[in-house]
Amino acid sequence: MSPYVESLEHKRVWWKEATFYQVYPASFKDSNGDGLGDIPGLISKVPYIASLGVDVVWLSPMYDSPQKDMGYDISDYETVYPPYGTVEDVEKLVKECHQHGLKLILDLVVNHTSDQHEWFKESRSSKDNPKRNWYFWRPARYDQDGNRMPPTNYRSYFAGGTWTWDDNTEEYYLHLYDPSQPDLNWENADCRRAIYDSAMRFWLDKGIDGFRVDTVNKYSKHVDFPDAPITDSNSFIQPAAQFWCNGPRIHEFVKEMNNDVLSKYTTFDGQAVVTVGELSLTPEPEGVLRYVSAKEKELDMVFQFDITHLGQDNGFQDKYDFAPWKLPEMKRIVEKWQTFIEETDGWTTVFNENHDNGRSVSRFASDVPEWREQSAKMLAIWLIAQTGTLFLYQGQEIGMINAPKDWGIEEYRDVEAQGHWEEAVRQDANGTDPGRTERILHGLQLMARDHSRLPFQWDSSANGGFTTGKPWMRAHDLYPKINAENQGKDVNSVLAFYKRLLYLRKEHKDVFVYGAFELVDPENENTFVFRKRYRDRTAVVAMNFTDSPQPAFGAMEMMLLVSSYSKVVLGTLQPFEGRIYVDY
Ligand code: TEU
Repeated sequence: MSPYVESLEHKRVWWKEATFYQVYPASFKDSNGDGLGDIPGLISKVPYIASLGVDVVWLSPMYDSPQKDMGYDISDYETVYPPYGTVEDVEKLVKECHQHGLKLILDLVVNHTSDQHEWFKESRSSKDNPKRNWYFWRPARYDQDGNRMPPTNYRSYFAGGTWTWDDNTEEYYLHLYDPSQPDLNWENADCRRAIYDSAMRFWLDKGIDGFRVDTVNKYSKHVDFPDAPITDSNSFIQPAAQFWCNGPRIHEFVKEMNNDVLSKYTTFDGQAVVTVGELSLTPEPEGVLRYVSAKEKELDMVFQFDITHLGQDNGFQDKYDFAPWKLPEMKRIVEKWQTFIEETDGWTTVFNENHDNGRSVSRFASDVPEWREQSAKMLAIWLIAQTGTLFLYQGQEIGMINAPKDWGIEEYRDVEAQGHWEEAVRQDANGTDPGRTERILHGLQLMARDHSRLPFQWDSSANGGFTTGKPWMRAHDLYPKINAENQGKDVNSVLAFYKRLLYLRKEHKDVFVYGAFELVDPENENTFVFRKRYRDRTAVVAMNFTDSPQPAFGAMEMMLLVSSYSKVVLGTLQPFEGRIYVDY
């Protein structure tokens, strides 16, 4: 063990100790029977959220949108998608949250807009429109046979290219995601100012407490747009993140956004507003630290995605071609992102679910009937004992699991799942990748973004009490068994366990939120054991990631603070059991 140095302790700030709870508006609570969640529905559940013991609500996009990418394609930052409600409803939500002692952050999606945004409509209208350069327009190239070719060979996120031809002005525009999501050109200062006013100040002025910042590291691109080297021989389009991610001006842009806008605002209780950035494709701690080091004044914290990429190969073009993993790999990831902030002024986040991933019980433990509850509780222990700011996703607190495996591909509604599925069907049919459809279906059953978007399971009435109408996504077959109402009445439920753990996390925050992390027995493929230390206090967290009993870590001389089983067996960790010991 390395010596503990007090002068290197992390500075205490409210958002470091807070637990965030992500709400996906389409799937949380429908108040009017149209099958889609809405803001009044969410308002009616604010007391439920507050009762969990969380501190901040992060609301995924509720802005007006054609919903090609579930609201991450915004057509107007200053209005709300009508089926979700109105701006006044969001103002009511802000008030309701604050009255319950909760803060509210919104999703800031400003790498791109929808192609239905007025800015893009103007930009595409003519080459000399003043907003032409608010997006990236480039002329075509032509191959030897005179065929029109896009300006580069880049692969986009949803299994297509990044350039779409526009007949009107006969140029291509850039989109890292769906063709309906053109990328904004942050090089243009007028465009940046418009973003700050419309997407940020408009809502900060209404009293929100910060933002989750979508795709924050893609605002700056290499705008000379060189072709990417050919690494995928099956395809014209090639991974090219080095040309559009963490580009040359990115830190300048993020600093400006902080300095010009965010630093001017405070939360409802007079503290600094908070930001958490979505930082994909940044594998090195030094790269991440540049965004979250307090002295840089960029972002408070970010999501680094190694943990959700477990099983996803490189997390990009082959993300649904499942790559089996072993526990030591997970341990190394956790260790890396727990320890990278030690002896720095940066901060980290703790999460294993969001709206872009399969459910953690199904992915990281076991969702079979006999183990799913134990798995959910063990993963809760795994989360609450880690250093950093904790993020939970709606339904995680009741142990919601992936859609059943016998659901057909037609139940997968997400643009990304569809893109990868269609690509697999093509590559299977034309012989470039035989057997791909079967592999991708398996990957989607485990990791598709759709799983987390199933309706919240409130009770055992029709559609899990989510809606009285026809839900936009089918409700899980198991809602009569897995739901918040049942669990609210059961002291041994996953829900009750989460509440207890969130309380313990606060009570022991020195060790859990701020402590130094140390892996024990890194190569063990069955149990995951780590130590947390703060000054003279130590906690040991021991978890069995298998469905058979395992020898317990020898921490018996310490006090058992909590186990995910109501009866512990001395010397043995029961299947999917998690325990925390403390020595103080
Ligand atoms: O995701 C950004 C993103 O690039 C990925 O990290 C994400 O995991 C996604 O699954 C693409 O593979 C954000 C949002 O979280 C996501 O829902 C949106 O689709 C995306 O931005 C585009 O706005």
